[in-house]
Amino acid sequence: RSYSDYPFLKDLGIEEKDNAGAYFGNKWVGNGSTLESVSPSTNKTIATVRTASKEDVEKCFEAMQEAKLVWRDVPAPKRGEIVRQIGDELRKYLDPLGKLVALEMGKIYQEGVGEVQEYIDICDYAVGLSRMFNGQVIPSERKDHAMLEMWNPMGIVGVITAFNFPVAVYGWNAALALVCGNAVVWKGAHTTPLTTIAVGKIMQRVLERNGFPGAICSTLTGHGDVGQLIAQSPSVDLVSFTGSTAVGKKVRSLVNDRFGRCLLELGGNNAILVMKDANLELAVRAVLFASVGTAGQRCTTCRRLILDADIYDSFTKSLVKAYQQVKIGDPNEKGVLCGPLHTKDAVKQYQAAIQEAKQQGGKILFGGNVLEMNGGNFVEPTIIEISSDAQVANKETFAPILYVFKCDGFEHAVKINNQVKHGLSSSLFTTDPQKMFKWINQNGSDCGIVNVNIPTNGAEIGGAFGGNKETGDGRESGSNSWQQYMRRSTVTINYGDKLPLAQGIEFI
Ligand code: UN1
Repeated sequence: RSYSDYPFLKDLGIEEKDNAGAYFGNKWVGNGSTLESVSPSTNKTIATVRTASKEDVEKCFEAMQEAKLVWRDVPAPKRGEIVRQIGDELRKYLDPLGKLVALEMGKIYQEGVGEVQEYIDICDYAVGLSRMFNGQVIPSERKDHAMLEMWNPMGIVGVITAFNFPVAVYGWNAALALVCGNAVVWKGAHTTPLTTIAVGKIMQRVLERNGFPGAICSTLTGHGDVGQLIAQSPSVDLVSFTGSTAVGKKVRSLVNDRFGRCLLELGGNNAILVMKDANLELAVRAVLFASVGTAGQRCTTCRRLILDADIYDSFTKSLVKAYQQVKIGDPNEKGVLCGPLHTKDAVKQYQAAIQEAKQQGGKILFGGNVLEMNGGNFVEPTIIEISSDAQVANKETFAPILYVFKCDGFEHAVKINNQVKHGLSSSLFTTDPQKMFKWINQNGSDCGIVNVNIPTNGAEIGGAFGGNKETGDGRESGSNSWQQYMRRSTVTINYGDKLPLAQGIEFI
């Protein structure tokens, strides 16, 4: 299949001979090497895409230095109006963007549309926020003094996103960074360049229609070297990185070296804990979505299932039944619930983890096989019974593999939940209020996302999203996450004609 077989690419403004490696105002250029956009469902090339060269990136940063001055001078609610228009523009392209995400990333159409919706939702949120990121007035200990807190833009925010959420994660960052008065430069994953270009074009169109420099939202396609330029550049005040813990570590050290600010959203080894008093039917459905949704490739995917010993047999039985219902196939086909893994390499990692699990005493309760379908990266969602201490279960494998353990009551389950290196998401299934409150207090889950009776994944945009420990400690999206995209000034104004010093010091 070629370009003309995907009419939605044209709808999204992607031309067959599109030289779109970098956009930083007026036109798209691409002077770097090429990369292939490959469909995970077939391993066939959809398009060849130019990347941004080092010079392109440098020119981009230059253009942004000017653009940021224009943007930060626009009153915040007016910036909100532009973000509102971005949300509206995305609404128009919900369907073709959902299809493109399904084609290029491999998640099912429903979920592709879902993540575009997530971007739209955060636009709405940011529009409101643009009138609400209030500072505060603080009582001063000195007579005739006023103390206040001001929030000003950082300048330029760099966003480096992963393949698994090629739209939404950029959206969380861009919508907030923009209303906060920053210019944004985005590099999407090298395996989802068409999605990056399509979303970049939507942003560009809105800015230019309103007479703003397009470089306010610059877009780059490329490999890790482009990401590294963003991490290293003193022009970029905040680097928001989503991806693996290993790469996140490098990004943090590059950004630290130049005293930049870093926001990391790395992996997770998330667990669902099911107590014997839980609504078990609800729990089975939640585990299914949390473990099989997005073919196990969300950072919030449930990878560990901790079951009360009393319900172990009946619960695993029901879960296996639920897994049997899951249709695997083309993510753009109706009724399919599980698409392919994103790359061939991910299939290898899936196989290696299963092998390792077997060596560590694991017993496969469901799945475990690679599927030969249309040359794509299809695998069976898999359930493995194993010891909670098995090494393989204590690391993150980005595939639909669910490790199941038996536990001896609530405290034991919490201990297992907290024993891994990551700390992103977790969920307890119970109807007992005592357990619920113990779960969310100081002795409960150590994750950034602590749920009760819902899946580990599928968080709403209104809360802060992120996790602790090796998840990187960043918080994106709702709550006060916007503060990370701004610099805070503590301002003290003396409106009297005396000079009292704080702490009662007498100096002159
Ligand atoms: C990610 O996997 O990087 O909570 C983000 C969720 C989505 C976002 C996931 N709202 O699953």
